[in-house]
Amino acid sequence: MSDFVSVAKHGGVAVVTIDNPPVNAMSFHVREPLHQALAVLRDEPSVAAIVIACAGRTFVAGADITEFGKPVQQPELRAVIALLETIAKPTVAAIHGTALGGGLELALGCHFRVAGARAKLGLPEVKLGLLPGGGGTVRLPRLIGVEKALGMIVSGTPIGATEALEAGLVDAVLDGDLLARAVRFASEMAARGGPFTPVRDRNDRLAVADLAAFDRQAAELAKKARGHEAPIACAEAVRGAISLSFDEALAAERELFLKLVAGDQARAQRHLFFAEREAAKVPGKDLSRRKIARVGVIGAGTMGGGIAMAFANGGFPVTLLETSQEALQRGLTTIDRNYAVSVSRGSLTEAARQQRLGLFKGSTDYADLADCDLIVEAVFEEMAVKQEVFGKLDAVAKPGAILATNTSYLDVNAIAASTSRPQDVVGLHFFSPANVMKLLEIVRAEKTAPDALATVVELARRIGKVPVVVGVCHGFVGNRMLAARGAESEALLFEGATPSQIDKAFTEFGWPMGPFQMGDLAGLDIGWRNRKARGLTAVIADTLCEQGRFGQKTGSGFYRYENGFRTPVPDPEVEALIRAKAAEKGIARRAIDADEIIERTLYPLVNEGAKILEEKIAARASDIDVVWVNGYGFPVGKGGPMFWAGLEGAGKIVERLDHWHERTARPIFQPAPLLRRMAETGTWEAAVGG
Ligand code: T1G
Repeated sequence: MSDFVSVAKHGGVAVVTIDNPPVNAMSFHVREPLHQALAVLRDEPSVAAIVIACAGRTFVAGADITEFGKPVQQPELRAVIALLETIAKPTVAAIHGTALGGGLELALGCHFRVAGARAKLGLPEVKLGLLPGGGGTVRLPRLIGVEKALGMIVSGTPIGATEALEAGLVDAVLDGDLLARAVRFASEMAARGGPFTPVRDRNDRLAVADLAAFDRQAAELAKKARGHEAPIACAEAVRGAISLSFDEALAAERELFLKLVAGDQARAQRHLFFAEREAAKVPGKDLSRRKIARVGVIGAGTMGGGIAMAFANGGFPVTLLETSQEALQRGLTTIDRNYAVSVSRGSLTEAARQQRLGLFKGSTDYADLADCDLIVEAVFEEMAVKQEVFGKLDAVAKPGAILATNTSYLDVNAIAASTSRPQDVVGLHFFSPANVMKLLEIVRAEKTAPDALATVVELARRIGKVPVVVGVCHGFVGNRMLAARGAESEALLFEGATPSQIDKAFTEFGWPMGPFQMGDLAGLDIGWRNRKARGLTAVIADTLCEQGRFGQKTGSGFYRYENGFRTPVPDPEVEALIRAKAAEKGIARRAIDADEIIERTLYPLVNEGAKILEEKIAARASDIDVVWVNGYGFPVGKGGPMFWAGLEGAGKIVERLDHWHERTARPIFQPAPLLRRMAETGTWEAAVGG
């Protein structure tokens, strides 16, 4: 046998065990011995049944993503599954951990699937810009019906064992010793006798498929694709399961897969898959981590409440501190209401809601933070206020407690200096709503201790966040680049573009919404307050705020919102205001196309990213991509601003920035030296290393 696949006999049942740490990916060095073993066991008279299981923490978590983009080595996964289906004796997949992608497809090649109670099963290929390429789009509908199969494949979201049992995806959920129970299950199947129908030959669920209903469901899903090809291809492949023979549908799936896997979007999403994991690796892998048993959160407002929920959702007891009982009660009521909404939506059970609420302890006394191992402040965004809070924390927090600020912009070094323990101070910049948004910018201050940093990076992943370590500068990585992206917005309005034209250019690029819609959603008054605090102005936005037009919450901002609807309606009054202000400035208006809008917003975005890299505020270009995809909705199919710069062509970006710099003399267009080097070298790594 091989180091990666072994066979053991349990009476008449042969158990094939895959052992390919860390996630039993279906690499070539697994596929080859697995194929050989199954062929032998198929023809071995003493073997009455076969169980496929995995060692380690999970069943097969998919094809080996590192093999994509390289020559395929036979046998492919599809060949292993096809061989499986030639086996007449009962075959059983014993699933623990996560059976994902090619792993679930391997299990679909078996007659039966049994799962541990905590197992999850899914086809997440769409998140890699792909579709299930091992027959998943053709076999899954045969087991659970086209509607549920389409939902699973287009969302890429795994389901739990119980749901899988109800859907017909697994045949039994077994507690206790999964392998022993799986062997017994296989033995019972063998004793019961065949014939055993492979999934490919089960057509009863397809026979009742309603093609018209399917097409309506697929059309709805396509609307949300926002230029991403994979969801559309997934639906097309599943439709083939209904309208084509098994083999024709398999061939159609293969053709769609090969087209996607060679495309930029799949390359971009694979880049992000590995980039997120790279970002979460802190130097000093074997550093000890500080024990975090209880978390303190100061401030029960929107951010503080969301942060407290994020930790409670991760199972941490939380002490929530406010300045008064009224403020504290308001915060706890909001948290309870948020959980109640999740229960009403079915995304949280009532039991889980009660369990999480039980994790909260409220207080108005700093002394109650003395038993916390991590304390996060989410108080007013003003340096003096933050420094006062940290001064108090310095007095009450236990030795070794990590003291974190949730500041979006402020100098974490200055905050750390207000304590006697700067080595314990770090920034944890959550994005609102903090219990929902994935991105967590972890701000490494000059004196932050390496073990404190390593502790919070690991903690971030435990609460389901995507951590990126950033350095100290105004706005860190995300918000600093956001300012660069928005610097030309007002000039574009004065020169002739309307808010809806600019927003349309963004949504056609793949953003969920444009900057003006986003401003109306978040509330224009937030930016207005920040600008006033810094003595800055934005003529149009300030004027709108002075008129009380804060956006959706006041029924109007850059757009009008009628009858409480959230649909933005272009407002002639706003366009008249823009024209009037442009006239005051003597700016002649002209037609502005989408290309110019992208050049004057997204090229400065990339340029600022290059400056951030030069200043080592971000460790690598891919970290910046992780920030922008997980914190600001940059389209995953374009891989993030720095990956997209490679697709767009850094040379073209430099040339157009030079053009706008000559035309406007505005520094925002001055190409960063690193960007010019990237245009010569072709990659950020080479440009940085050069
Ligand atoms: N291939 C190669 N490496 C993988 C991998 C994979 N499928 N999955 C994880 N890794 C590496 C990962 O890079 C990291 O490496 C380590 O394993 C631990 O991962 C034909 C075409 C299983 C839920 O999309 O969702 O099958 O950084 O940090 O948080 O139709 O990994 O340590 O060097 O994420 O415990 C479909 C992807 C593939 C699942 C575990 N499958 N993986 O999460 O660990 S395409 C997926 C995950 C496919 C077929 C198609 C998660 C996990 P390193 P980790 P984790």
